[in-house]
Amino acid sequence: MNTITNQAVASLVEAANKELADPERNRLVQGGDSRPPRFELYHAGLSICSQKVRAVLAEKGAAYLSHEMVILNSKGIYSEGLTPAENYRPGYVRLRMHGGKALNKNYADKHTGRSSVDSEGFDPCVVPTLVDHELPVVVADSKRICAHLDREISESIPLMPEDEAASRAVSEQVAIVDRTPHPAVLYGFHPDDDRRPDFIKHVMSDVYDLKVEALEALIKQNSADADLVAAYRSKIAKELAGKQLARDDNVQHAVRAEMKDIIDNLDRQLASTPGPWVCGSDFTMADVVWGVSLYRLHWLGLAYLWNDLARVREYTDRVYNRPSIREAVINFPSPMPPSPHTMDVI
Ligand SMILES: N[C@@H](CCC(=O)N[C@@H](CS)C(=O)NCC(=O)O)C(=O)O
Repeated sequence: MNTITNQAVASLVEAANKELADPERNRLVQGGDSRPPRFELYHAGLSICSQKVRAVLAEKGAAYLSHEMVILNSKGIYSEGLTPAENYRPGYVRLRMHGGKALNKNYADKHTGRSSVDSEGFDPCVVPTLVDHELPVVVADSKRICAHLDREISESIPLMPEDEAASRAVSEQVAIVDRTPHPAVLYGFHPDDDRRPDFIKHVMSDVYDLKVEALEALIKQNSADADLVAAYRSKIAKELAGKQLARDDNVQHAVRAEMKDIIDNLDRQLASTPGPWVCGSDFTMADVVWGVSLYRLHWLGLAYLWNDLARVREYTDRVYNRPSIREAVINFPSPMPPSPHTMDVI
């Protein structure tokens, strides 16, 4: 990396961090000494993509500078008017756009109920984003961040097996979870079986309208920055498409059926290996992402999908008790708000 790249990353980070001042939410995690850590992570407590990355950091025992962001736009909570989500702030979006260049993907401007970069394109206005100061590089997208951390923190036990066939099997499971329509079940109003906790239903009732209002205001305030405006415009297009899906009964039925298939396939995968983990005897990246994914479904009231599948039930017990999943997801200091569905897990 040349000096110009080093300076570019450093000044993008500095500009992003100026917008994030709360000492409670911008702090060192796991660091034993006072040196600035190698990694800086922009994330959110409730975001499953962030949970995957935090779980990998916990597995690796790595120190990082944590920027825990407010990713909901709000009215009347922090101020009388609209407070845009921190992940929409210009400094953060510019930092993320820099990282996004390496992905070589168009901006996502449609919605299929998923958030995989591989199938949907790149969203410049979301978390998580990682800065690795040693290289230096900005990595956007949880799948890539997790792989990056696993590769770079070489002194810890690898989460991707060295053996080629084993590594392919793990990557396959990671891709399945990455493509799972998690946003569709979090944001979506199922017409006759909406089991989400009440506060989620409440938040989701105007979530898309607030997103669009905040993004439009940011376009006005930053009209001179064409790149930023393009990023905000694609985000508006994507969120308007999301709004349609959230209230579409056919889509909601189809997503629920797809979730059932995904869990049935997990059961078959568990049956195909001696266990105890999803790809065999070793805990791998596949278990990190499955742990996060299953806990989210559980929290949303969808654990009934594995009521009749003893193997999946036993696997959830194992993976929920993995210290990294406890620490980064279930007991994370700004926890997912309590859900009646996970009282037995906590
Ligand atoms: N493919 C991306 C998806 C990131 C993503 O969609 N993040 C969500 C939280 S899990 C987010 O920041 N949403 C806020 C918003 O859309 O305004 C990844 O895995 O990192």
